[in-house]
Amino acid sequence: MSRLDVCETLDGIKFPGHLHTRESLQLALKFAFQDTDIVIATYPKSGTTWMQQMVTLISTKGDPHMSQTVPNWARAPWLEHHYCAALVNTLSPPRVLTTHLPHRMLARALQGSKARVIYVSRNPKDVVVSFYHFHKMANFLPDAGSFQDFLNTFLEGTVHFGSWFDHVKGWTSQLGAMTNLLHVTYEEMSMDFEGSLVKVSSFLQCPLVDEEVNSCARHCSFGSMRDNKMINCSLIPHEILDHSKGSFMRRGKVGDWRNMLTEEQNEHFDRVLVEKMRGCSLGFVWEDPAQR
Ligand code: PPS
Repeated sequence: MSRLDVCETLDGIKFPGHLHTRESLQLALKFAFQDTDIVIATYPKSGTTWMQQMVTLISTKGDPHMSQTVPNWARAPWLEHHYCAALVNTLSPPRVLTTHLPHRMLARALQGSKARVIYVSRNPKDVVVSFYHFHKMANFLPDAGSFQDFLNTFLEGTVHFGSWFDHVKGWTSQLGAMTNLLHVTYEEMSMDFEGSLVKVSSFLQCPLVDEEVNSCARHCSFGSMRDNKMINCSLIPHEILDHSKGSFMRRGKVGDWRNMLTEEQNEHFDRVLVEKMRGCSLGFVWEDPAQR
């Protein structure tokens, strides 16, 4: 059986087997963070690659060379992926690491560490639409079926990578407790990119001058990232990601869910959201008036 057909399960959450092995997941749980590490934590489709690009460009003061010559998975590896162990020691500090794991799985490894964590979230209606389209291309994910089927699985929290609700609640519940945790949303990156850039660069204690801000903004734009082979997934072989079925850099909009969810699906979504996010004070931005 090819690893593309394998699914690794950890603590009730399914992970694609071509990138995750039992060993690599166990290693991630025990990962030895260094105090200088920068960790980008996200639920899939929430702006992971965008934040990887932002952090790379902050660290190079806007110089695009690294972001145009080193693939994102090599400069900011996912710590739960099987190749991470070999790669991580070749990175010079500050190391940038990425993870889709929920907070509860990394809580022990992060405890006592001064590693800085940037949690990026996105409104869940845009996440489910983006994830659905990605399932159509990604041969390492199960057949998504109809959008209605996929939506049901997403709302139940049984999709690969687990429940969006638990992921977001888990990480954001740490905002008071972890002083080294920053929460950034896809929507604020979209609606006020420079504001988010200043927020992230201050958090990383790496302030930028105007010229560097402009260069970061240019190389983090949707168009620039869509055309950058180191980010747009075009280097990933066809058997793994079927590029005839869509693009990784698909729409890049806030509120694209309106083109997909029916009124009935939207009402159902809102009911589930209220139920599952009870007790959580997070608000969501569902659309960008400027993109209407
Ligand atoms: S993954 O597979 O989890 O790493 O995916 P992730 O990078 O988290 O999310 C992919 C979505 O982010 C969009 N994206 C952007 N939007 C706006 N501007 C920029 N620069 C940008 N970079 C990535 C990408 O298009 C995916 O969203 P959708 O809605 O599918 O277009």
